[in-house]
Amino acid sequence: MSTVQTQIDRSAAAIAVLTIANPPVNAMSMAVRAELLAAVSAAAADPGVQALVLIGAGDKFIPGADIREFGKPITGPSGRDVIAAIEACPKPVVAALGGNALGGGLEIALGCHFRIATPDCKLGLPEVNIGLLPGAGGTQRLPRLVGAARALELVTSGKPMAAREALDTGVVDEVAAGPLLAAALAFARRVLAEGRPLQRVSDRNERIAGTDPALFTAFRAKHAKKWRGLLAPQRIVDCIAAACTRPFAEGYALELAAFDECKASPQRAALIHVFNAEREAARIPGLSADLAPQTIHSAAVVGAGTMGGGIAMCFANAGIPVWLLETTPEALTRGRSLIEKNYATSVARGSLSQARMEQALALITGTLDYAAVADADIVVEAAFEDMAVKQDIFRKLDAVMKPGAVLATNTSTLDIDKIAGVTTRAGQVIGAHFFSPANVMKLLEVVRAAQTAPQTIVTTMALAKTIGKTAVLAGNADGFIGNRILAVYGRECDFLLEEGATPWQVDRALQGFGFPMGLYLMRDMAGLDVGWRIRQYREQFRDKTLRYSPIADRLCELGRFGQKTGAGYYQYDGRSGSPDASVEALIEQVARERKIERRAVGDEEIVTRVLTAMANEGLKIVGEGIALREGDIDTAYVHGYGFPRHQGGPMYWAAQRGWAEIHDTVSRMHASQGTLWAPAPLLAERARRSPAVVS
Ligand code: 3H9
Repeated sequence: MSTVQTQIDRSAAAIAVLTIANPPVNAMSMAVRAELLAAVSAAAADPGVQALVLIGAGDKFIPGADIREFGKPITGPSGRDVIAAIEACPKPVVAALGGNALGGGLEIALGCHFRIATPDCKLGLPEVNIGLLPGAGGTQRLPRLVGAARALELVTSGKPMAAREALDTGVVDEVAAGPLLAAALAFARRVLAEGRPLQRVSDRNERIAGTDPALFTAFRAKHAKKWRGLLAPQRIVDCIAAACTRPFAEGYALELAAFDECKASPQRAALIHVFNAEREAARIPGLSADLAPQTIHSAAVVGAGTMGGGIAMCFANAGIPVWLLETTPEALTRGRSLIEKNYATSVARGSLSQARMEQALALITGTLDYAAVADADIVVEAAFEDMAVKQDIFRKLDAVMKPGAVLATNTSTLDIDKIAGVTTRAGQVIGAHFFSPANVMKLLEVVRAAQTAPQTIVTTMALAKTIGKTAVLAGNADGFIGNRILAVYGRECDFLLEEGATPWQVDRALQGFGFPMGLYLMRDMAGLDVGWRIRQYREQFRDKTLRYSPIADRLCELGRFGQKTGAGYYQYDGRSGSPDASVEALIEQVARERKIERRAVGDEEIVTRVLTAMANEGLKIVGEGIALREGDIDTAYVHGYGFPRHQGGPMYWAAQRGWAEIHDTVSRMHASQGTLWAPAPLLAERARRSPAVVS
């Protein structure tokens, strides 16, 4: 089936309308490129055609090259060939932009002589998110319209701009007042009637002339920490610098070389793996495709603590009115001021407008009365992590909530079946495990309990998308997906301390791998007392035959709870931690007590051991059906635990390393360390299959 249709509109002038239709999102596949080039060439050569309009089916413009084709042999014309034909066309070519005009799609539009967009169109170059840079002139043409400074921000962040900004900066010539095609045709007719000269962005130098090269050095320095180990952002700066300092042809050639370098890099493959895994995570096998999610018009949150407040903000940010239910007026006031403080910080930082803050705050209403929330479509309980407390809340909710409402618990440790068990509607009870800070962290672990109805699952998964979260479905078992692997991650780091590493060495090694923060800095920031309390409670259930590191407990016994007490694993001056000899002495003491001979531990050993243990645990989780697939674990880790996105997640890392090697390491560790390293039942079989090479 053809992906590009040409129709001639003959009202007043003969205008060829080229419609690109490539479901689901009109991505620029090889077929689209070939057919678009043919259609542009035909219209250019047709003496009966005076102008061209390029538009996407359903008014949705191209959101970039077809990601599914990366790694496959490329045939036919490139995006550059299509753009060259458009730019050289002697007749006006107008891009009619709606939906997402992104990546190669925006590059096609920038190759057109004129652009018109719908008011809600998003325009951007998001290639950096998948380890690439714009490869069809985006780094050369965009600065010519918006200037070097804004282009640097847009292309290295990958964030789109709104149509309004695009109009103000001249990226589009007009924002459509009515239906897009009609507006684009009217625009093209005006261009013809006025005899307006064709505008070729590649010829325009006024915005980039005289750019101070110091801008690029300063921009790199500003982002040095964030870009540590990343290839694409650095190359994007190279390309934009070239656009501003060299002739178009030279910059254009440099961009292609840089694009090819990024395309060949393992980072690109890992980032596309995560992109695909995120979308796969939304698909739940076994559920009927006809099952439509319930629309969530209103929500309620029980508990106005840090977590509850953050969850309420998620709803409000998405425009959903939300009740905040508490037990005392004081708790409500405290919760409300915490929310106001969080919003005010965003306004002060410039990431939120005062008007948006006021809109969001107006959507949050406090109440002390269960009856008030009865009509909410979903209620998320975010109370103290205590079974009796939660069961009491669910009894009360069961008594008042309207039939069909989703009853979600934000528990991170408790058995959801036991919570559902106190209600008369276990089918509507589900886990919605947010990560702290809930208004910032992208992950939502949706936890399916024994009786959770499919309808409740699809509704909660869809809601996650509405409130800007990436959802992963987990089974109802201790730690769900994320915290169960985190326990193994922490355990191996602690054992490595006993065996010879230091907290700062472990952190350095993990940060070297790409984690934004090492485990011990993270623990110190979160506070060590919370985990200590949980461990004290769980002590009665702990299998005393298994190795256990008491280092964290010992620190807590000394009152070292992390940043908030000025000392934890590190010694703190404000928020900056420095190594502490007394902690090293404490670790040595623990090693002596356990008769562990400390030795030199290398950074590479730390990373490999920790990730191998995580991957083995991940495979157990998949085998037990707690996670649906390996990609879900990667998605959870990238969005909830700071796993470096460009490393693809723990399961992807293992697949790249080769499951055979993981199997060898796990078997060796099992022989020397015992049960804690028992191989996942799926591991031997996974190792036999050839390692998955994802491109
Ligand atoms: C590029 O352009 C390089 C050039 O510079 C090179 C020179 C030419 N291709 O996200 P959704 C699928 S690199 C193929 O749930 P939304 C997606 O997998 C590209 N498929 O929808 C999913 O499939 P499924 C630069 C794509 O409405 C379905 O569409 N561009 C592509 O929330 C729905 O996706 C980008 O990086 C694609 N490009 O968001 C943009 N995009 O249903 C990447 C999506 O089977 N895409 N699909 O799971 C996005 O940011 C979002 O998908 C988008 C829609 C905003 C477009």
